[in-house]
Amino acid sequence: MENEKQHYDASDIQVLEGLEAVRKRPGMYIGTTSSRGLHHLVWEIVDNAIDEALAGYCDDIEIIINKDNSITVKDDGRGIPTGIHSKTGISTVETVYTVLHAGGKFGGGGYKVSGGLHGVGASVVNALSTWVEVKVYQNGKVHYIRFENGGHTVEPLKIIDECSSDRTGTTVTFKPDPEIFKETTIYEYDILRTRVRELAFLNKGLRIILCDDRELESKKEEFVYEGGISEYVKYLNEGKTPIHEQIIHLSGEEDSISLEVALQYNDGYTDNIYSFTNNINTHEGGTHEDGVRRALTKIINNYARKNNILKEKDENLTGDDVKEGLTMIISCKHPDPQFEGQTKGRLGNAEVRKIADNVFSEGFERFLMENPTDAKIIVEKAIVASNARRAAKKARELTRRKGDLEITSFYGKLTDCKSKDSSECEIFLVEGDSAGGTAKKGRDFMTQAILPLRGKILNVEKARLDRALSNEEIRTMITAFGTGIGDDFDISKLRYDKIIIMTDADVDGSHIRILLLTLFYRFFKPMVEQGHVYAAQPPLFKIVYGKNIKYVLTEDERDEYLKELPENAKYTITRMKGLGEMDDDELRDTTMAKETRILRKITVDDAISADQVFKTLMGEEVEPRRKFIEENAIYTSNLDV
Ligand code: 1YM
Repeated sequence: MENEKQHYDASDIQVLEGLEAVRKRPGMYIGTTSSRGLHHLVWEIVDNAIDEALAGYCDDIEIIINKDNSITVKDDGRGIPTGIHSKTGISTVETVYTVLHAGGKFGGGGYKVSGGLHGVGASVVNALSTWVEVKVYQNGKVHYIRFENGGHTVEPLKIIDECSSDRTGTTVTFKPDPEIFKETTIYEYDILRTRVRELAFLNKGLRIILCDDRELESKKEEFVYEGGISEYVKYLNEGKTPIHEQIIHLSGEEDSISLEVALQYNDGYTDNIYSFTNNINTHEGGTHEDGVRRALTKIINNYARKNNILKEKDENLTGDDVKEGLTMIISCKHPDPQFEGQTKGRLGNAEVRKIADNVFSEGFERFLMENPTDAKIIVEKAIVASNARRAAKKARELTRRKGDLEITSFYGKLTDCKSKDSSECEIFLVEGDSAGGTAKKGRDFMTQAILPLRGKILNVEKARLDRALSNEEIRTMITAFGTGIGDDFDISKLRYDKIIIMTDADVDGSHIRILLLTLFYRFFKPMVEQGHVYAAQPPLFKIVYGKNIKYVLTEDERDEYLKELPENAKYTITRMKGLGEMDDDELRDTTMAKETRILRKITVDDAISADQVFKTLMGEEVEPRRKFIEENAIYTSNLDV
């Protein structure tokens, strides 16, 4: 509180001290200055527009990636207030963009339910930009202000034009500062698109347009979903086979906390349950998710008992049984959410558990009563899952015993490292025996283990745990990792700090990588969540210029490098074919050695888009899969799921 007081009588100098703090420690405000942080800036501005939509004043939002990789966000809301702010003595627009923690404090009334930094975002974006321009359309006038160099006001808010008197709204353009975003200042359309689509699903009826003006022919897509999260469930179940037609939609509100749930079962074995609070993906779950899961299990058991589908002697169905094949979106809106957990991805408010349970129980029970045919299908699916779970348990016990016997054949495949200190150990999962051989020679034998994988591993999207365990390649990996699987999974037993997938930069390579990621994502999720899984990045081109040898990962990088060479330079370019064709020195230097390689950490931060990738690749339909692989064979970055 005291800090805020300081800002209120702030002179310009104090104001800039605030923004200077953001520039000194950007990580504290936006998490990271990597590509993720760069994209985060967009959401900080968009959040303000979405707040305006949630307040009922805005229907359209437009996001444009401009030619110079600056971003423009437009909305048709009331426009940020343009008058002089009583506490700061400068216009409210300028206050919002220059005073840290100014957001939401001004204009009064109502609470903000959007995510992000609760309106603090605008000043953070300003602090981290080379320049920012804000235009406010209000009362037939266009107000304008520009900031430069991390938030220095060029001149106060002024009127630059007239507009039609019914036009209102805010337009913001910002250019991220390359001094801050040292890794990259290039926006990726697909990253923006995934989140824009999500926001459109989560905010029923809101229209969001996304444009990319960087190419000669600009790209433009519009996202608007009148069905909200029900359409989201439909979208997630595309390519899957639902076992009941209707998407179940429930909602309710208690004590200003609202909950909305949409769900539908498909005939698969995995679940896709995503929860949100104030539009933020709570990928670590939390009290809203707990309440809904508890209610789901309870209501299905009650129904099954009442209708004698589950007999007296039968065990109760578990939470795992009732989520098999379930696609569900949970969206909570809370005036004062508490985010907890390692990545602040867990909703902590205790009061939400009961509310979520109540809202879900009531609505879901009614649905089952009114739709007995669907109810029967859902309950029977859970009973089949319950039986399979018991069978899988038996199979797992069997593998554990067999595992001991097979230990010799297992160690035949794994070339382990010498160190037993898991924090420095790495395991390379290498495509094919021949590349495996080269990798063995190129490795650091103290800390790097090599496990060659033969051919294609099983596609686990279509298999339950018991079948996955019958696959030899998968069993070998489980043994190597040391963690166990399923109910036995224990991350503390992981024998390697890094699990590095090393595949070719071609179609087969990306297919194998995706298969492995599917496996990890489904059965070893904490391993991915805690950042243990990586993709190696073998180079695509080798450029020899005199005595210089340069390896590059993409065609763009190649072109960049060639531009740097003297006009008449004589050089040779080789397109690297496969891991197997590099010799061990080359493989070590380009792909394996800790000092020179480039690794890509695999995250599940965007689990939903990951699942989309898996679905496209793993689903029954061949055409989208082929197309995806072709489009992504080279650019491994697109597989950063
Ligand atoms: C493209 C970005 O920032 N839109 C926007 C922001 C605000 C308002 C309307 C607004 C809010 C309120 C009253 C209120 C903001 N206002 C403030 C503050 N789009 C974008 N549209 N009138 C207008 O919250 O009561 C912060 S954001 F603090 F000045 F009110």
